Amino acid sequence: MEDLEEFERDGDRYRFDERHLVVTPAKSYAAGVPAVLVSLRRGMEQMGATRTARTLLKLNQPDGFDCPGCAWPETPGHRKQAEFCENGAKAVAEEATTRRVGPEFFAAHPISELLRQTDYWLGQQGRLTHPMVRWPGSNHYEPIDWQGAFELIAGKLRTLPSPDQAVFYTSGRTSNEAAFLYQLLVRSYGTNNLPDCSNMCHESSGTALTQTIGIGKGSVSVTDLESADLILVVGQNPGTNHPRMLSVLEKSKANGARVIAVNPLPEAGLLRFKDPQRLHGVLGDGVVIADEFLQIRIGGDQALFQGLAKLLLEAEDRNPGTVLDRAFIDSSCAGFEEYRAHIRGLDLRKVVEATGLTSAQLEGTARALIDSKRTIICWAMGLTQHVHGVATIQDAVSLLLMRGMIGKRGAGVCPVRGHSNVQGDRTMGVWEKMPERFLAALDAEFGIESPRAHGLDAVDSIRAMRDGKVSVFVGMGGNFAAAMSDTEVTEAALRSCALTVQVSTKLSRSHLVHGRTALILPSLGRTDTDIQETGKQRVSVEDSMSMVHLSRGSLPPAGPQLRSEVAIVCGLAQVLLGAGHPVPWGEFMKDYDRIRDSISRVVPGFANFNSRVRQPDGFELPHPPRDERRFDTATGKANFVVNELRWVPVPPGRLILQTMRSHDQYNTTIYGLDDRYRGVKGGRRVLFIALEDIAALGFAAGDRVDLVSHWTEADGGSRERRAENFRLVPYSTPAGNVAAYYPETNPLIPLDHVADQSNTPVSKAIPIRLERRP
Ligand SMILES: Nc1nc2c(c(=O)[nH]1)N[C@H]1C(S)=C(S)[C@@H](COP(=O)(O)OP(=O)(O)OC[C@H]3O[C@@H](n4cnc5c(=O)[nH]c(N)nc54)[C@H](O)[C@@H]3O)O[C@H]1N2
Ligand SMILES: Nc1nc2c(c(=O)[nH]1)N[C@H]1C(S)=C(S)[C@@H](COP(=O)(O)OP(=O)(O)OC[C@H]3O[C@@H](n4cnc5c(=O)[nH]c(N)nc54)[C@H](O)[C@@H]3O)O[C@H]1N2
Ligand SMILES: [Mo]
Repeated sequence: MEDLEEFERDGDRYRFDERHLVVTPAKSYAAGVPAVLVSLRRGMEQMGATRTARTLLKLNQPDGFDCPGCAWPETPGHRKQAEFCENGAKAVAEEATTRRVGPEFFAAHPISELLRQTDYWLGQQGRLTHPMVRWPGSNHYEPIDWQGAFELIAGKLRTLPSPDQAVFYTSGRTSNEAAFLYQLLVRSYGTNNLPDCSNMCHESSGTALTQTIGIGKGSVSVTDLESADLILVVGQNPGTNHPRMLSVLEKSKANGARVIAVNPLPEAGLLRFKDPQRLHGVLGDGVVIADEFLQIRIGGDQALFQGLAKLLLEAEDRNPGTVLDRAFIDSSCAGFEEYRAHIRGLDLRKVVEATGLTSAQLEGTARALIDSKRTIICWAMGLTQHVHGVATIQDAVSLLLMRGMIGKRGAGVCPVRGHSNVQGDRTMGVWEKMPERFLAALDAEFGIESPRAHGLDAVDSIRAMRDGKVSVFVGMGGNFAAAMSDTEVTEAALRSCALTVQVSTKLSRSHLVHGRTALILPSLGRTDTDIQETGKQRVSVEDSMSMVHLSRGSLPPAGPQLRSEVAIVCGLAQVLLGAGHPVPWGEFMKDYDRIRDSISRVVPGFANFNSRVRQPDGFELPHPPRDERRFDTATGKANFVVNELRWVPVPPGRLILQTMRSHDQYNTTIYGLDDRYRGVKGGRRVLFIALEDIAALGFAAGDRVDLVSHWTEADGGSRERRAENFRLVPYSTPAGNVAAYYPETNPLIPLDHVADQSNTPVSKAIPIRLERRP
């Protein structure tokens, strides 16, 4: 406790360093007045008053643009005048900024100097305005015209011995139309190497759900959430990452739902929420969102789901016919007997050990499940980014299947997606292993022959570059260098490429960690007006709940040189594939309706795309389990999967680190240096750690440490990875479990530390030790 007193020496402020970091006790509620003020302030700083008002009023409106923030849906038919949140406003301000990065900027700043700047500084410089090239040996980017850029890329791609020596990355902001054309270009060229940000994100969800229910997408809508009576929010921090979800949860609660939060950290938005768009939110204490908070150990969720299943089976034994939905299991599921036998053999003491929860908490949660008629489980990165992420999600599904909680109102699975169109990009074919029926339809529509061999995902792309098997990287958005695990290995891999190409809106580290030749191609963003030969164009996106709708930007573009992603893809395709290519690239570029016509013939669920997407709220894609309890799996039924129980014990003298987002960032884009809800101001290099661990390891609060991870490589050798100079911040987290922000911690994650089956980097369970800094 001496530590704490030392630490609290300035009233309720923990002031480590007079000039920088200030830590105050974490907030127990999210949003409220500060949120409104922050959204307006960020807007004014980046774009001034008129542009702020004009832009924010168009956000998520039927005739406006889709928020470039998260993938949370709008409530159909009930849009508020301001249908956005603080963090959506920050995402917009970041894109709609009036600051510019043009040729003069690059002439003034050599690459070696830019490399020393933080991600925050880079992002603050403004929108990219010109295509730029970095020639071999040069320390500067210099202007190049579009035709020259396309010829450079096409020339390089044509000389590769095999198209499989190039990879084409996508981040989830790309529109449906651009994504569809991009994968068409890549497959026409001859490879399935289409890694995307999903590989690092919800891949485990897609894999688990496809095997269990036959479709890799969530099965619930906003209306379902509002009519559920029990909602589990597991491994997710909606107050920061999906703030508009809190308004929906508030409504669910008003309708009588119970919410159980499962998280190692007591995240502000889960505990209490003040809706800034409602009077009580601005004036009062807000509403309590989570009725129950289960402070689980990192990686303990599979044990939780299996333990709850066991308690359900025991309750069924005591009162047969009251817990299981036998009719549903018998008619629609496969594998229940094996699953039941496996769960019966589970030792509940292991569950207590793995989760760190009490038997009373487990029993209380089981009771809540048994009493519920309509249960939904929501989750995000706290489940997916684990070695056993796929198994964990399958066990969550089994828990729902036992009680028939899918394909009925108010019940189902809700993986909450990240990027605003990450789900749509997948639907459009951005995936390294699209199924045969998609490829066959694509070939039939265009008279091309798509390759069939599966391509490389994100982790395998880096491995291939490292091993000299890939030498061209093209990024459609995103910041691959900073977002990927194992920073040192990733950066060396990218630097070994002959050519790297980034289609971007803002400057990022990926422009500075480049191949021998490098290109930056500036593109329009969601907020920008997109004018082509036939006039103003709109694009479409798909949200986390399979609603497809239009988005139209309204701001003047950052400069005359910017091109839309569609135009960039078509321009490159024309040069690379030549005039005789069967795809009408020129027509597509002139009129995006033409692209949608093709999509309607290739992608299931998009019939009459152009007319249906023009309805005010767009349209909902089919989802067989939700719509008709049909399961398109290998067995033709919903599958119970037997998974051995795994969890993440803390090795002696070590800690388990999870890497997460602060309230002031969008992935690798850093908006500011504060994490308001967690009480951190003015710095990001902090380690949230339990007081008892600080003491047990012989440190004091506020100490500076290096984080060191150990890993035994495939060849048996062991290697240390290091992230330097973090300060210890006492925080409510289970003993042995610590947390810090990404991307600063990516150097600690070994490339081979990946989830089983989904190959997702394990960003939420990295064994580390602390080393005192001199
Ligand atoms: N403002 C803003 N919005 C965003 C983003 C952003 O960066 N900024 N990113 C977008 C993207 S791409 C995504 S994928 C989503 C991410 O949304 P989240 O998944 O909410 O993001 P993280 O910050 O990674 O938070 C993970 C949460 O899981 C918890 N957690 C960690 N390990 C475990 C565990 O083992 N078990 C359990 N039960 N919980 C655990 C953490 O404490 C944290 O609350 O947000 C999207 N929206
Ligand atoms: N340690 C750790 N690592 C992680 C995670 C974690 O939780 N922990 N999370 C993972 C997850 S969930 C994800 S999704 C990935 C994110 O990985 P990415 O999606 O690759 O990263 P972002 O930071 O979202 O990309 C931001 C860049 O995209 C560009 N951009 C923005 N808007 C547009 C646009 O409209 N068009 C184009 N062409 N470019 C645009 C800008 O130049 C900006 O610099 O990171 C993953 N990495
Ligand atoms: Mo994500």
